[in-house]
Amino acid sequence: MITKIFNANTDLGVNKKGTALGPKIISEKMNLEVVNIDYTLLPEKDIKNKININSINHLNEKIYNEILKTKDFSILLGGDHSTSIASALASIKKEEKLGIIWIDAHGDYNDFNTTITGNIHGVPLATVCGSNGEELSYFHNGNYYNPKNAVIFGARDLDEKEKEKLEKDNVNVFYYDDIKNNIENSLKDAFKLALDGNDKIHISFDLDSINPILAPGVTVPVKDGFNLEDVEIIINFIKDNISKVNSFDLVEYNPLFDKDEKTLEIATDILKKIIE
Ligand SMILES: [Mn+2]
Repeated sequence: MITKIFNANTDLGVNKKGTALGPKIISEKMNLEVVNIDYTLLPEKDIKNKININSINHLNEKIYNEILKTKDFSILLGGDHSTSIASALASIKKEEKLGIIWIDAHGDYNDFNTTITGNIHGVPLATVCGSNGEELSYFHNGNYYNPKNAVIFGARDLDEKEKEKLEKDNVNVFYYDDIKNNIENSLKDAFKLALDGNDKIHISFDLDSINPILAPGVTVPVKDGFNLEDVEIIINFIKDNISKVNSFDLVEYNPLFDKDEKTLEIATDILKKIIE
């Protein structure tokens, strides 16, 4: 498959350092040719629910414009999950009829009113579904994802107000506990929902969807989660249905919290499979 890989070297969307180092470690280990995109720190107003917003917007605008330049299958290597605002919106700009599957322990569906931490990696899915205003997407002149075609796959830790938002917007939430014994059929359902009325899907894979005992190298670990067999099923399913997939993110690898390169190994296995 002809792919183009974008390294989003950033941890601006989260309150702990580390994910900015992740993409290069993955791509260098695999000897991949990539487009490196680095952030610039801009002056910020002290807005508690919008931490680093100016710098994040500046970076996301760069990522968005870089991805728009390619016709190849684009892969975003994060970086914290705020970078998926840029990749997901660039994808729907190129391919208008697009659903989205968000493989994540978290919902990432807060907005500036509901966020508890103020970290922007907690709002990207709401943002690309048009449910967090346009302050984080001013550079995007196109459709937003229909929340009815958005699926959160493997959720284990949603905030109360976030849950209310998800229900109100009719986002499809597949909780880890409900799907753990039936991953493949659940994926079929997820694809069906995301593809309903659409041609293709953007997939955003957050490494914290995996059990942190197996993949400790993430910034916000949550107990339980996918095991290695589950990950294999998920990636094989994606690969088998790659003609329906428009673009792919692999985000939140934090080498500072990794142990014996366990998470790095999983991340490189996932990426190898997707690009082969
Ligand atoms: Mn996430």
